[in-house]
Amino acid sequence: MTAIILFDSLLGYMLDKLKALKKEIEKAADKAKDISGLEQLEIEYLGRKGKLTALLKDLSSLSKDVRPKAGAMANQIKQESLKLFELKKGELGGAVFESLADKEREDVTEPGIRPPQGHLHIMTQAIREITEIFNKIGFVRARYPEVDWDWYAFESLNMPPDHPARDEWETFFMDAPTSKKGKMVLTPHTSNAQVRELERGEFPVRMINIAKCYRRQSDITHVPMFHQFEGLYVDKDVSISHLRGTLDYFAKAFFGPDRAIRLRPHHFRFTEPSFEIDISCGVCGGTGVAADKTKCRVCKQGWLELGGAGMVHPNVLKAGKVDPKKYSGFAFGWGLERTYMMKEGMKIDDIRILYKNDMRFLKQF
Ligand code: FA5
Repeated sequence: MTAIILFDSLLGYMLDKLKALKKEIEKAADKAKDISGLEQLEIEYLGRKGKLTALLKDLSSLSKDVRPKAGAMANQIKQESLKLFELKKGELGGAVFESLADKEREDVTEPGIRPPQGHLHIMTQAIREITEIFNKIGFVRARYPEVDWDWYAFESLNMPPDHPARDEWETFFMDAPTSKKGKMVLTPHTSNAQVRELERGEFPVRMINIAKCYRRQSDITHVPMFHQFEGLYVDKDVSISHLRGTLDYFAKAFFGPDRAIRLRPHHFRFTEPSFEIDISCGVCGGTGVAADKTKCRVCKQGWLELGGAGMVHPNVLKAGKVDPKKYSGFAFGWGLERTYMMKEGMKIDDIRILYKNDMRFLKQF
């Protein structure tokens, strides 16, 4: 009898301890702030060295009759606690996402941050503008090499080797093998396009070649790399008035209706007759006199030199396999940088600024 009472009270004691542990687990789970805290509790209570496992070991002191009852209860507590931890983890996980969603909310309708935007270099803008102006009168932009044979750059243009006229084109020669067309040069002018275009044998020729040119020069009006645009028109019965009309049209379209051009006699080996092209000064209106009655500082006498022109020399036509008795033509070559500097409102007093990559300058255009 005494023994039964003793066993009963031991069982009761064990069951109370299990119930108390259950409550403790519930309280602790309630207080857990995050998932890692819950995982710690799981180890603390249900792990191999946890509090519930320790209690289960004590069950061995119970009699075989009552042990299953206590064992079943311990097991039930374990299962319920596992479920509780899972449930809590789910709740805390959801809360984490909610607070993340709050913190990292993106309003897709908000205006974006504009990335810094560049623009085309002013020379590229000028190339496009000039191409368009000439397109309107039927001239099509051609592309010819910027590293070319001596034949195209000089010899076919009526400038045989060692001719003194070549000195003006202070040329860079390539360190490359020579061919029957001579040495290779960095094109010192766009006129290398003339014979290349004639060789195509399609008439009328109405070409505009805009390309880089290279000369060993550098000062306030010269850069070692610059651009020229070369016009070539070859057909039957082409005269100087066609040349004059074309240049006039370009000057008015590019610089404005008030500007005029002037052809001054000159000498080029590849044109006959040859001219220098001047444009009336935009600062003094072609008078040579500034507003304060002093000499215009930009032009000094009302005109500014922009390029060369002339009627294509018969020898050049022949070099391009064109019969000079049947065909005639004109050509002109202007410096792009200088032309751009003469635009109304431009106050560029050193040509080299165009290629210094100075953002303070470039941003203005
Ligand atoms: C020539 O280069 C001739 N090929 C032009 C030509 C073509 C004449 C067709 C007749 C028929 P010139 O050496 O004068 O000509 O150069 C023409 C223009 O190129 C100059 O007026 C100038 O505007 C520009 N230029 C020449 N050298 C430089 C340089 N180093 N830097 C910037 N612009 C230059």
